[in-house]
Amino acid sequence: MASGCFITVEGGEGAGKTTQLEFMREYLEQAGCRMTLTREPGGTPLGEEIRALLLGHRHDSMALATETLLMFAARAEHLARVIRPALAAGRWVLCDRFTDATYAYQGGGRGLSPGRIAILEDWVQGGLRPDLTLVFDLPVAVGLERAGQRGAADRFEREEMAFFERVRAAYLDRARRNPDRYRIVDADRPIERVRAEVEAILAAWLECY
Ligand code: Z5A
Repeated sequence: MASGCFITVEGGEGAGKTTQLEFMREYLEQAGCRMTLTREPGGTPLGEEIRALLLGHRHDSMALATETLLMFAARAEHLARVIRPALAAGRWVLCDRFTDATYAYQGGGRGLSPGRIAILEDWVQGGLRPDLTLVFDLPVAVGLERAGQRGAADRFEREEMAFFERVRAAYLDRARRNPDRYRIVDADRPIERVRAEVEAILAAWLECY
């Protein structure tokens, strides 16, 4: 059976990932790809329960190791139940955040060493990495302003500006080190202009895939 393609979408708060993911799904479906759209943390019943623990406020002072291990526990379930089966069936998996978010938030934001994260990544994922990752980049203040219009802040959204600046820097650093896999999208533009750039990236990707 043909193996599918694994695309992840990353970025800070309010970057427009969810908005653009729907457009991406539509575009790729029209190109003939069978799509699985999913998200992290979450994507499975157990993963969504873990998500509620991670984003809710019942455990505000969770230890960093606990937070990181919960991200990878949800990811292990997600890989076993959704991502690997979909890829094995030749489907294209479009995932709203994945392990780059762990490097950006737990690593860049909270200071966990990338080496620790890499150990968990190798254990949980084996050799599996996304084929393509779009990083939606925009000034932190713009993203927080957009996200703020959505209602109550989750456990991450209550962090201070400096945290989100470190998250942004970590994403950009990872993306610039590996231009083969990452595409940085300027998300500080109107939705339709961002969409046009994303579709151009996907068109180029489809051409050489
Ligand atoms: N996390 C982690 O720490 N470690 C990990 O390993 C993983 C995750 C996997 C999950 O949140 C949290 O978990 C996340 C990191 C952490 N931190 N937080 N919070 P999430 O991914 O579910 O939610 P989010 O990152 O907060 O997403 P978001 O704020 O919903 O952002 P978004 O999906 O990128 O944006 P959106 O919903 O498409 O748009 C937000 C608003 O802006 C909405 O009203 C849109 O209509 C509007 N919008 C969108 N695009 C535009 C443009 N271009 N112009 C103007 N307005 C726009």
